[in-house]
Amino acid sequence: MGDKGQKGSMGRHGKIGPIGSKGEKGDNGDIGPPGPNGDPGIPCECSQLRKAIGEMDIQVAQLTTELKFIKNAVAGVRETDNKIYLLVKEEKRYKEAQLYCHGRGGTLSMPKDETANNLIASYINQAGLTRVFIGINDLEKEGNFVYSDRSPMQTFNKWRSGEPNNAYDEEDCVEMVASGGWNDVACHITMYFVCEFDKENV
Ligand SMILES: [Ca+2]
Ligand SMILES: [Ca+2]
Repeated sequence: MGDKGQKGSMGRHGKIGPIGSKGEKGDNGDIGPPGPNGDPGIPCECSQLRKAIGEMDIQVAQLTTELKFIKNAVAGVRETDNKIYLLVKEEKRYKEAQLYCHGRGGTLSMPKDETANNLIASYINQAGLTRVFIGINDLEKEGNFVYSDRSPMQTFNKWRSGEPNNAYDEEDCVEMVASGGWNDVACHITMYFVCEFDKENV
């Protein structure tokens, strides 16, 4: 048996070992610098919006009133050569009725002759009504009846017998009943009424 040989050279690297276990979590980093400011927000226009809504409510109310008037008018007016008569089926006091007619460019109807009186009377009858306010009153001076345009009463009148009687000392406004006759009544009672309009103003 011979002598022991020299030590051999180093072998090649061995196989890579298995992956080691996960290490521990590191510490948190430092807090970053603050971000830039955001865009300015839109200011609330709430009070202006509320005002606008309120105004719209008023407009709706006005349009509703106008629509009622137009429906009334479409339902039928009566005409002569120079006048248009409109029966308004809304119960109002005399002064409110006059304001209503006035607000639309007219006045409470003023029957100044037989033709106008008959027309209004037939209008009332066809509507199945018994009474309406017409534009005659003695509000300024007791017993001194004038038309709603302040023109004095002429010879033409249609007072029912015993009228005007100024009953209870408070009858200063005038109604026309279905027969076409006139009666002085209290101004504060409410009833339907007839407006008249000059055609040239319509
Ligand atoms: Ca009177
Ligand atoms: Ca009377």
